[in-house]
Amino acid sequence: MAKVLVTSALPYINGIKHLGNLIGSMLSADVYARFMRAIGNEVLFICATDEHGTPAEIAAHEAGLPVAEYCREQHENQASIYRDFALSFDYFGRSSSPQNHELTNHFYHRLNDAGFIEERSIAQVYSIDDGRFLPDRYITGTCPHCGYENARGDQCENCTRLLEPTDLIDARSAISGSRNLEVRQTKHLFLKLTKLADRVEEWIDSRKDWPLLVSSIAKGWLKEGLQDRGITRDLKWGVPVDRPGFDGKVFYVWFDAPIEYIGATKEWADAAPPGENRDWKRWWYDADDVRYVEFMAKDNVPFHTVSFPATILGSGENWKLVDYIKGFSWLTFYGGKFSTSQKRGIFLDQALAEYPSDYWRYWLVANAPETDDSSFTFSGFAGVCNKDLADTFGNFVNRTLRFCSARFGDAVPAGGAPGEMEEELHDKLRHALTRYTICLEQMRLRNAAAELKELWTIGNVYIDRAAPWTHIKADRDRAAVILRTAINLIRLYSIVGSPIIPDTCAQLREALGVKISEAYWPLTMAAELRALPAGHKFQVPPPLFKKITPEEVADLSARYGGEEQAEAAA
Ligand code: B3M
Ligand code: ZN
Repeated sequence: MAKVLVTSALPYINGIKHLGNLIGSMLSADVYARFMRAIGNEVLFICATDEHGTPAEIAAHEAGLPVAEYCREQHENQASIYRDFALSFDYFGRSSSPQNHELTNHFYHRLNDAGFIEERSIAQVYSIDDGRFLPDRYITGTCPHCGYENARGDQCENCTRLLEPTDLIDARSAISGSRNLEVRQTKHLFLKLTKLADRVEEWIDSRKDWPLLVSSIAKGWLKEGLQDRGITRDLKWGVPVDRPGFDGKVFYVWFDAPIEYIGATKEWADAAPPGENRDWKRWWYDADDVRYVEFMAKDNVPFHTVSFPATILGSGENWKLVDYIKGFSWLTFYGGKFSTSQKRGIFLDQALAEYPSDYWRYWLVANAPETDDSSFTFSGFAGVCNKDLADTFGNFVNRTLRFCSARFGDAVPAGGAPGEMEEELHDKLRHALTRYTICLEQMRLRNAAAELKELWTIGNVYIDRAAPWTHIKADRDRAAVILRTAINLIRLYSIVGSPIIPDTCAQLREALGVKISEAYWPLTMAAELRALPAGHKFQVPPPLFKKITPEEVADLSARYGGEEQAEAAA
């Protein structure tokens, strides 16, 4: 049994996230964490809300709430949505926690003592019309590297390069649009990435197994040459800087946010019920026996391959560095961006109001933007759910259990012995399960969903060919063998589908009256197909999935701004 630490990029506190955010970090991490638990590892799965920075301040202001209160509400909101999506976090923390305040200052002091922090008086953009310093991301302008016109002052989301606001061409305030900006002097702390570059590079070079999407971003960024980065801001909301003369300043959100992976682990330990001992530090400190895997969208990669590792390496302490990063491209909505302000796209609360979470989970995993962007459309969503979930999986389960119930009663039928067809089935399943297991292990989500579907297809082909309904009169034993096999196959599905569609699988296990430990993964197919003996009682569940009709698709795309025609023409 290995220790596996899994973190998902921390969703920003402001606003409900959309489907792209879900698959780009939290859901994919959940699939992996569930699978890792199933194969018997000790897993700690950590996430949290990322609560600092100007967006939180501005959103709270717009909501007419004090920031702390706004964040508390939003955190609860997000937490409840993630529970409904069956995300199996061991802890869902908050970057504004006292634990994170303490750890963030700890890292700052270590870096400072080691000579990696420098105080500089810098020129910062002050917006005269807004009456405040403008944080980086509240200045927009043209990217000096690629010419993208809406680059933010901290990062160009088009070419992913990190920027300083003063790099932007034709800068303006993102709050008011005002170009009436001036540069004023203000004191800030800088992390000397120039001094840490060699160590960071050496470490990145040692990570030979990273996926191309991730290593190419990391290396591209190194090639640019690392610049010292400002790690404090003139804001009220955030982690106050423990340094004389820095009253009224806080750490930059990207300095404290990754530290919250550790902070949330400490929150988890501090929240232990009486009698339970949770040791947060063994996951993070001197933790060579822990395998640490991070999930994130590609724009987060530089922070996790360079800035955060630099913080850790520069501390001179033996904190855990990430072992493997799974990065994602973008999920688009009809080829365009999900946008809250333009009411384009479907957000997580809306999604859950339309269909149960497993529909979304399955579609998202099957269409994960792993190597390229992928596009969400309601017709595509309906097509996949109807074909894979309703016609293939749901239909197999229902016709098997209903037919058995009608002809043999609500128990696994007795009689007969498995024959050639069952042997063939067994072999096909064994191979498909091996392929599926490897995909999950390697976090190849799309392929994993395809192999899961293949497992369902194998069941359907079997029952079609074996056709128990043709034997029921002349050879009742043969019909019994087929149904017994098929019901055991349903049990198998209720186990192996769990990482991707956990609610449906739990519902199935309930109907079959089987209890399976979270730490169970089928190994020997022969035993699996005999697990439920003759006489074992079951209940016929209602149809597992309902089909999404063309009328529903039209209605959904009208309500959520999907452009079916544009899509068809493209
Ligand atoms: N809050 C989320 C994002 O960029 C950002 C991740 C922080 S991970 C430490 O989508
Ligand atoms: Zn750019």
